[in-house]
Parts: sequence; C-alpha cells; structure tokens
Amino acid sequence: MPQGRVIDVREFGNGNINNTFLVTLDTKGEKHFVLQCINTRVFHQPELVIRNMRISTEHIRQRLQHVPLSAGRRWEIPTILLTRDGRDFWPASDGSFWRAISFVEGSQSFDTIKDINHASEVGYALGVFHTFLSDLPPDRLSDTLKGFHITPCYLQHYEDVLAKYSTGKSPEVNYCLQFINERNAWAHVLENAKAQGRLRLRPIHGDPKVNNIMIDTATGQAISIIDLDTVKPGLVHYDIGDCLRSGCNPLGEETDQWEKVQFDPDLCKAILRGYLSMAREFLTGNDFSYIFDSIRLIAFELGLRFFADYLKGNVYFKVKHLKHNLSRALVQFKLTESIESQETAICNIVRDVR
Ligand code: GN1
Ligand code: MG
Repeated sequence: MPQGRVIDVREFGNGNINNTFLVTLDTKGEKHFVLQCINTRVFHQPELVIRNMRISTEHIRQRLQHVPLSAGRRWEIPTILLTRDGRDFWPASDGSFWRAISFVEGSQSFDTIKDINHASEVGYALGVFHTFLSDLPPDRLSDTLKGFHITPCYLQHYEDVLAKYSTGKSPEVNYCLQFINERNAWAHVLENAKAQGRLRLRPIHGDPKVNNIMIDTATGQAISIIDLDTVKPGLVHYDIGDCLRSGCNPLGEETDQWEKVQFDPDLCKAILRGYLSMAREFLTGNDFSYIFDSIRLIAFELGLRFFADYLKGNVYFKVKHLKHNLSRALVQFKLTESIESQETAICNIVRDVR
C-alpha cells in the first residue's frame, strides 16, 4: 500500500457501473491510487471479481518476465493494493465493497480515438492482453457475470421487460423496437458458432473500450489496459467487437447527435492492424470469419442493453437524466446501421489485414 497522507480524493473516469475515485497522497513515492466501490447489484460475488483480477494479472506478469514485449515497449499491469491487514478488498460495515488499485503514472486515457496512431495503439493493447492470456486455461477464471455478452440472454431479458413495463410512444422508441425486432434471429450468431464448436472460450477482458486503454503521455504508446472487472471466460470476439464499436465511433458513445453517428473504416483498419500485430499468432481461420459479425453484434447488443434498461427505469447503468439510456441506445443502433451498410468494405479490411 502506498504510504502518505491523503490530500485529495476525487471522482475519476466515466464508469457506468462502479464508483471510482482517484486518491492523491502527499508523498515522494507513488502519488496516486484508484479507489473503487464495486457495484454489488451487478457483481454479486465481488470476491470472485478480485480473484479473477489476481489470477489474470499474475499470469500476465509471469509471461512478461519470460517473453518481454519488443524492444523499448513499456507495459504496466494494474495491481491490487492490500489493506493494512493484508486483504485485497475492504468490506465496509454498510455492506459496500471497496478495493484499491495502483494508478499507471504518466498515462492518460481518452473517450474517443484521436488519430490513426492512437487507433493502432488501442488495438495493440488488446492484442497484448489476449496474447498474454492465450495460454491461461479459461476455466481457471470464474464466471463473475452470468450472461455477460451472451446476446440471446439480453434478448430474453428485453422480451421480459417489454412484457412487464410500458414503452410509451415516441418515434425514437418505435425506431428501437423495430430495430431489435428485425435482428432477432441473427443475434444468435456468435452463440451458435460457440455451440457448434467453431469458436472456443478463452480468457477475455470484457470491456476493452477506448477509455480503458492507458496511453503514455510522453510517447503516445499504449502501456496498459485497465478495468479488469469483467475478465472472465468468453469469446475474444466480444472483446474485438467491443473495442471496434467503441474505437470506430468518432462522436463517442455519449453523443447526443445520434443521427450523425458513423462507423469509421479507417480507424477499424488501424485498430485491427494494431491488434493483429500481437494476436495473429493465436487466432484461427474460424476466428477471422466471425470478426465482422462480432463488430456488428456488440454494437447491437450494447444498444439492446441500454434500451432494455431505459424501459426498465434505469436500474443497471448509471444515468444523468431519464432518457440517457434511450439516447445511448440510439447511438449504438445508428452505429450498427452504419456497420451493416459497410459490410463489404469491413470484410475486405479483415481480409487485407489478416
Ligand atoms: C459498462 O462501467 P463501465 O463503463 O466500465 C458495462 C460495459 C459497457 C459499458 C458501456 C459490467 O462498463 O459492458 O460496454 O458500460 N459494464 C458492465 O460504456 O456491464
Ligand atoms: Mg468496465
């Protein structure tokens, strides 16, 4: 645990689930750490979340010692800081669950991609993460969030919500209802491929969006991937799709100009290039054939999750106003439309970078 007097605690990042703070210390050593209150309505077994984090980061640390990254590249692994009595979390008397994590000094993250180099670095970071975990048997990790990124489960949940809650009437709501309806059958694409043995489980990050990738402020290089709460067994496609739906939307997922949202194929190419510079060696032919579907699916799925939460009264994602989740859903559905309309171009990119 870093020593020193706490001189500042402030809210940190834009997380939709947990409450996160940056703590500043009055010390000559490490000046910051990240303090988080885990949302136990979402993560029912926070001990397992921390256990997954410990197992995956220890594995990456060992791999990094044996096979360092190419010359001159820096890579930082977020570390869980222990309490005074040696525990890696602190259960407060009100039932809330806290933990502290090291802060990657000299780095920053961005909500949207700045330029092609940033895109390539974001892809590279996900590639490093997947590569380092590619030899960790996925069953060493617990399933800490049942149904996470299983699109058919979100569809089922949405149907249940529709049956119970009124939708109200507005052109935006009707657009969402119809949008989902038209994609019902296709939404099983990745789960079907998994069931048919075409895609297999691996350790995944679960949330590799742009602002979870830390960029060295001096070099502009990616040096860490943070937010390891959703590390668990899954399909790397969930991560690839999530990284691209986040990285290739220059207006960002919080924009209120949802009609203008577009998927940028140049950023897609740069992210995939960066990713494959690390990950190419462990991906199979089948893995490549589902990359387009994964990009389309995770954008659609996130829209579906936001929309269902809007209908249910905003019980999962934190919101700033009542229609926030509706507006977020519209952004993801517009992005999905843009991905669909560029299917040939995106498939060509996947073929070219392979
Ligand atoms: C949530 O809380 P945050 O921002 O790290 C969500 C992700 C979504 C993301 C969208 C556990 O992540 O799945 O992609 O919002 N995390 C969980 O911004 O549901
Ligand atoms: Mg997260």
